[in-house]
Amino acid sequence: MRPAPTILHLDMDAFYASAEQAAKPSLRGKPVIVGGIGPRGVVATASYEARVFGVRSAMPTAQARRLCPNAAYLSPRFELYRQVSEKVMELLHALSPLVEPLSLDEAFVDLEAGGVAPEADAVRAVGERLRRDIREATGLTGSVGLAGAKMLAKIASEAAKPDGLVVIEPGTERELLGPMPVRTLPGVGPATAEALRRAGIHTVAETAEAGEDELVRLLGKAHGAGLYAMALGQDDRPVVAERDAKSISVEDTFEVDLTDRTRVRTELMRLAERCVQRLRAAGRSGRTVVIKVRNYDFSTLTRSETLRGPTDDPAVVREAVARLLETVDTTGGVRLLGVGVSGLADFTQEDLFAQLATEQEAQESARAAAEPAGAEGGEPEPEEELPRRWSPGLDVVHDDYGAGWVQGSGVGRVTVRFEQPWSAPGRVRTFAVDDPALRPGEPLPLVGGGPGAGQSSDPATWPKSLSPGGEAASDSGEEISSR
Ligand code: TTP
Repeated sequence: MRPAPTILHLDMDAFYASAEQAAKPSLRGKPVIVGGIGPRGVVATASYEARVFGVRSAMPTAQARRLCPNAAYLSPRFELYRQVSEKVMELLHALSPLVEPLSLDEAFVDLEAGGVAPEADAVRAVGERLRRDIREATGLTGSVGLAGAKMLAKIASEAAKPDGLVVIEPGTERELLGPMPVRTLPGVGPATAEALRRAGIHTVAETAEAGEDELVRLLGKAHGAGLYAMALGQDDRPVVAERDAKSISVEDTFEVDLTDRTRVRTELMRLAERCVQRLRAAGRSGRTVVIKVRNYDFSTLTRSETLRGPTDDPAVVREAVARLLETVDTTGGVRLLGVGVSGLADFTQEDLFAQLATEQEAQESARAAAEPAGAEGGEPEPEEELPRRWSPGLDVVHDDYGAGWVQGSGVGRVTVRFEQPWSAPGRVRTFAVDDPALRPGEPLPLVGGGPGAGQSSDPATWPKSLSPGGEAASDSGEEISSR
């Protein structure tokens, strides 16, 4: 625990949904849900407007549709999120050499290592400037927490959400943490919270009062002792720059113990996907894949497999994870799963894996229709029988109307809204799915890509491909293309 709040935690607000709203002017201020859009899909995230209706990450999309039928339901566009993430990470690296990304939209930064004066006012000013810079560079908002320890910085950014900044001054943390539910502490999932609740422990203050011996008795040595330290606000974990990290891992604790083998596998595949996202965000690749399984009785085991060379390919990591799972008995119930990659290198032996990956991707697309779509892992299921390129939210380009996105599709038709991040809300048009003038497009830059970028600012002189809705920009009606 440092004497000054020089650890910064940044977490972008409703990341995927905000990126979609920045890209699609007609969705700003409206409920937007990103995730698997098919019947068995899962919500990756919901915009704050959709959260009002009770929609949450990891909820089945079918349930979200019942709660919020009028929201826009979009397939994720990971390429766009990666582009935004790169800009955000660049801004963080300008603050300090010690940046530890936790996912595409979340990172710790050690401001002391960046030479920022160890005073609350100085770090607050850096945090506020960072938030402004992020907004300018990406059009999105992020929340910032500042404290003397990682755990507290993360709690602070959560308290700052959305679009805020909170500083926890060292010395005030016990008072602040005391009344919070024990679930606030890192590593306390639903099962641990339940074990504590049965012992009459609900808040952080009660956890600290219980004492280390009691917590060890309830939860086992490592977990109990770790939790006691957290309850006191003691957390000396350093910010580790991903380039110095020896391994990268992600884990999840579950609401109820998982006994269904298919569910265990699906969760591990999602974790593998998240782990690879972090690996890629850090520009690294790894040679050893590890899975971690914590059983209902807190016994924990790890299994690892070392590949022929380092990889950052999600398909290769998923395959290794699936093989490792085969060696583990999960019948008693699983409360936590983790996936990690170690033996990190700065390069990838693409050639070794390219072919394997291609084969696996082919097999996966064949399997896709038969498996539940994960929120992060795998592709969401296409709506009805149409191919993914017409999934809602994805980019398209029309020869005459320019860039737009798929608003919906079905019965051989696809409805496209023609608008760009920098345009006014655009109009929709409907085409036959095999219209030769319509093809998949690329995500457009959210900021700085408009007609001002090297072109006239007068919309009348824009090329058709940039003008909102082609020639009839003022008409928001729908039309069936004659093609
Ligand atoms: P989070 O930072 O957990 O959440 P968020 O950014 O959507 O919203 P908040 O403002 O509450 O922080 O997750 C970051 C992104 O990761 C999120 O936008 C989508 C993705 N994600 C999933 O795909 N599945 C999940 O279960 C969660 C929690 C997130």
